[in-house]
This record gives sequence, C-alpha cells and structure tokens, in this order.
Amino acid sequence: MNESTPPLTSPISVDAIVVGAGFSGLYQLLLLREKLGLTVKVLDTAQGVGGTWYWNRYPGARCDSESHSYAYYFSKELLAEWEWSERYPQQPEILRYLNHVADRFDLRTDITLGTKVLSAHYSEENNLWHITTNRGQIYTATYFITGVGCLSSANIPSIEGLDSFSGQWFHTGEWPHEGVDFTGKKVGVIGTGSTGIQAIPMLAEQAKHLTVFQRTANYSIPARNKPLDDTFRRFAKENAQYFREVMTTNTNAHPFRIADRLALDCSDEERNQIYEDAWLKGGLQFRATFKDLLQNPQANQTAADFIRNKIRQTVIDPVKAEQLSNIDHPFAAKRPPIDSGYFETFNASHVDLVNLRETPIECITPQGIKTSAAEFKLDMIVFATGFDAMTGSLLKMDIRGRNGLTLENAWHAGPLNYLGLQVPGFPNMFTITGPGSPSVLCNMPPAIEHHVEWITHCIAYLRQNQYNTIEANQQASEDWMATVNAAANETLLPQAKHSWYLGANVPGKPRVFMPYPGGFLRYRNICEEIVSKGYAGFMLEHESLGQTDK
Ligand code: N01
Repeated sequence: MNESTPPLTSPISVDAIVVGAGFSGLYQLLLLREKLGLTVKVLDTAQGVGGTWYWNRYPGARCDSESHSYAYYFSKELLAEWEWSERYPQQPEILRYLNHVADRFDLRTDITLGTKVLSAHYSEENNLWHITTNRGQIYTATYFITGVGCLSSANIPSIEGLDSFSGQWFHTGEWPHEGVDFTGKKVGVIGTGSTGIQAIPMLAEQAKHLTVFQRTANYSIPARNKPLDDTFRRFAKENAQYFREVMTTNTNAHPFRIADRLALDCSDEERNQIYEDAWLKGGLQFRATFKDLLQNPQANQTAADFIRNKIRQTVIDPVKAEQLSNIDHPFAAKRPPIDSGYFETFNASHVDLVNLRETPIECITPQGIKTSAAEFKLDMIVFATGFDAMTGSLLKMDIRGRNGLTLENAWHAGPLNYLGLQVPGFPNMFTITGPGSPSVLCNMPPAIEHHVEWITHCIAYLRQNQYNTIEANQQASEDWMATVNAAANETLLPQAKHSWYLGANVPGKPRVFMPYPGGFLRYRNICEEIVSKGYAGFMLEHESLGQTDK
C-alpha cells in the first residue's frame, strides 16, 4: 500500500465500482469517465491489467479469434495505430495491446491493482453499494459493475491425493509468470478442451515424455496460424468499418458471415470440397460453411464425419486414432477448438494417450496419476481442466442485494438474470457479458463493447431522468431464462452433456444453459427494443415518485 492510500477506516466514495481490468473493465472505465463524467474505480486482483490475458500464460496460449477482430473497434485511432503480428495473436501480444490501451487512454489513474473484492453489499437505506477489499478498503458506489470475465475461475478437479503429489502441478488459467521449464520432464496433462489442444503440442516439444489424459475426445480444426503481412494489415485497417459491420450483424461476432446454404442441399462431392477448402483455410470459419450445422443433426453429422476422417488420416497409430476420433457430441456443440499440430502430436513416440472413459483416474499418488489400469509416473501435471464458467467468479465475491439476498441464494437453481445484464434483487448492479448474454458464443470484444455501451447509455438515461435505481423485474428475468432455454433447444448445443455451457463440468453446479444462443444480432435487437420501450422489463425508481414497473 502506498503513502497516498487513505486510512483503511475511511470509505472512498465513487459513482461506480468496476471489478476487473480486462477488455470489459478498461472500456467501461473509459466510457463512464469520459462520456458521463463519473468518478470510477476499477479493482482487480491481478498485479497488471489484462484480465484473462494476465492469467492465461500457458505454453501455446493464443486467441482463437483472428487478430483484426480481437480488438476494440470504438476508436479509429487505436485501430489505425496497433499492428498485430500474427493471424491469431499470442497471449503476450494481447497483453501488450491491453497495456497500450490502458496507457493511451490514461486509464491507470483509476485502476487499483492487487486488490481483490471480497464483498459487495447493497444498502437500501442510502441506495449505495458497499464494496470491501482484501486490503481493508471500503468503497461506496451508486453503480456496481462486474467485468470479471466468463472464464476466469479455475476449475481444479478434486482428485484424491493431489496434495500428496511430489512433483509440480499447474492449472493453465493460473500459470506462473516466470514460466515453466518442461525440458527433460515426464509430464501429464489432463483435459482436451480448447486450452489443452493449444498447450499439448507445445508441451510435447519440451517434455521428455507426455501423457495426455483424455476424458472426452474433441473435434479440432487447424488454425493455420501465420505471420501477417503488410498487405493484409492494410486491408484490415482500410476495411475496419466493413469488419465492424459484419461482426455486429452476425451470429457469433466474428469477421465472417455464415454461408447461406444447407449442408444437405449439396452433393457429397460439393459438400466435401467446401469442407476441404475450409479445412485448408483453417480457423473457426469451418463452422460457418453451412447455416444448419448447429440445427440439423444430419447436417452436423456430415461435418463431424469429415473431421473424424481427418483425425484418422492424421494419426498413424490406429488405437490412438480411434480414441481421438470417437467423439460423443455433435460438432460445435461444445466450443470448437482450433489447433496448431494437435493431432499430429500423437504421432510422436514420446506422446501417449490415456482414455479416461475406459480407465478413469482413481487418484493422484506421490509419483503420478493412477488410473484403474496403471500408475503413470510423472514429474509434472498440467490441469487444462477449464473453468467454473460464467458464474464462478461472480459467486466467489460475497454479493448481496436487497434485504441481504445473496447472489448464491438468488442463483441456487441457476443464474437467473435479465439479458445477462442484471439480476432481480440487485439494483444498479450490471454484469458485463454475464450469464444470459451471448458472450462466450461470440468473439468476445464486440460482445463486450456492446454491453459496455448499453450500460453506459442506461446510466446516462437514469441520470438524465433522475432515476435512482434500475433493477431487473423478476418475471421479465424468468421469461428471459425461458427465452435462453428455448433458443438453446433450437440448436444441438444442449446435446453436449459435459459442456461448461451447461455448468456440467463443475460437480453440484445447476444444469442450466447459460449463454444466450440466439445469435449476436438477434440479441442486440432485443436489447435495443427493450430500450426503445423505456427499459421494458426493468424497474426504474425515482427518488420522490417510487417504483415504476416497465
Ligand atoms: O476448458 P474446457 P478449456 N478429469 O472446459 C477435462 C475458452 N478458450 O480451458 O469434456 C478428467 O473446455 C474436460 O473433459 P470433459 C474457450 O471458450 C479460449 O479447454 O469434461 N478430465 C475437458 O477435456 C473454451 O471453450 C481460448 O469430459 C477433466 C477439459 O478438461 C474455454 O475457454 C483458448 C476433468 C476442459 O475443457 C474453456 O476451455 C482456450 C476431470 N476431473 C480456451 N475435469 C482462446 O481463444 C475437466 N476435464 C483464447
């Protein structure tokens, strides 16, 4: 704590507290401060800005969105001056970008790092949020805004014996800043989601021996990462407005449109050629080859079969090939990973695959991992086991709304919310990319920009019209949950039973489809319509007039 820190007993009063200094928190700070003239404090546990990109430093960590789309679009100058070096930016480059944003817009003065929010309690008496930090500081604020990220609370499975392991172990989402040297080590990695699929080829490059513990086999499309040349960089900048238009008017906020054709309308040859071209091009565009891949099981099957064949053609050992291609869910029903040499890695003689469906992990021993078939001697274990997604980081804070209602209680049956922006019972609290919003089904920066701008307009409206509070209506929230559920049921997404979209990766977590799967454009239109109807579904309260139910 520096000398300018006030005595711990005197609360600091600001208009808004924002939790998290990643993509969300940085932009929210900028808008509230510059557009509305509010006093704002951003709090973050990390010692630097960057959010998820501060923590996820595992080997191979890079973004699966293309760099020209994984950026803020609100500032022409920022877009013009930043140069991405690769088709998919690596973690250090994204972290440099976010640090540049913090400096360029002079954000650091209003960010307090190394500070964890322990609790946020709403007081009806004075219509203020009281926020307590691990440094003993109390803040009071009219608006409490969370920008904690959807995938930020590490999911470390409770496997018996982990404490007894005599080697080192790491979770990819809490990676040591000094890095880890795997040279000459026997390494085990648990998890084959997007993270594991990025990390495994890099771990294999260093480790003396790598054992991959796979519970669910996964599809993956080659990323075809490459350095960007000046011609493409110029093209992306000259067409920035075009890309912005595409990203904000499509389903997933990526800079490409989903092809307007049905998979089964093509002949087998035509369809295979389309898949082949997309495979060669690489990246998440593969999912955009046909518009019915996530709706029609037969259409999906054609994509799934194409990828399974590719896996079998790539992996030489027929047993490994079978285990890697024996995938139990439709293509893209889980977030589809993209990779750089993932399946090829299994052709190396020092890389083994253990199928946990056949031989589950029984425990961790001092020497390694014991499955029902054998004990694997390891020096290091990497948990690429994902996150307590969307709700984990919010529930870790002790958040209480009206009448002391805890968020935990409010969400005992699942994360009840309205538009992924508010929770009934929690006035003036906003959740940037919260559960119930399209967020994780999108390229994140456009989804974040949309939410931050929506919240800013909303607060401006409240202040212009002397409303003291805004709060999601209970019935509107229940209806929104039904809307999210109905949109999920229009797709094959709920068929991936182990997906974190459903909370199924965390024992005891309610099984509720969390992100809104109706598409980014549809969602934006719904949000706009609600605003145009005077914030329908929200309750707005005037100081003197009492509550208005919209
Ligand atoms: O996590 P995951 P992730 N025993 O939950 C396995 C984003 N992301 O970190 O499928 C054994 O997807 C689990 O097995 P199963 C992206 O949105 C973005 O990989 O539950 N195995 C699975 O294989 C992504 O979707 C980028 O059977 C266990 C794996 O661990 C999200 O983050 C890069 C286990 C977890 O997969 C999460 O991806 C990377 C256990 N007890 C990630 N528990 C970029 O674009 C879990 N597993 C930047």
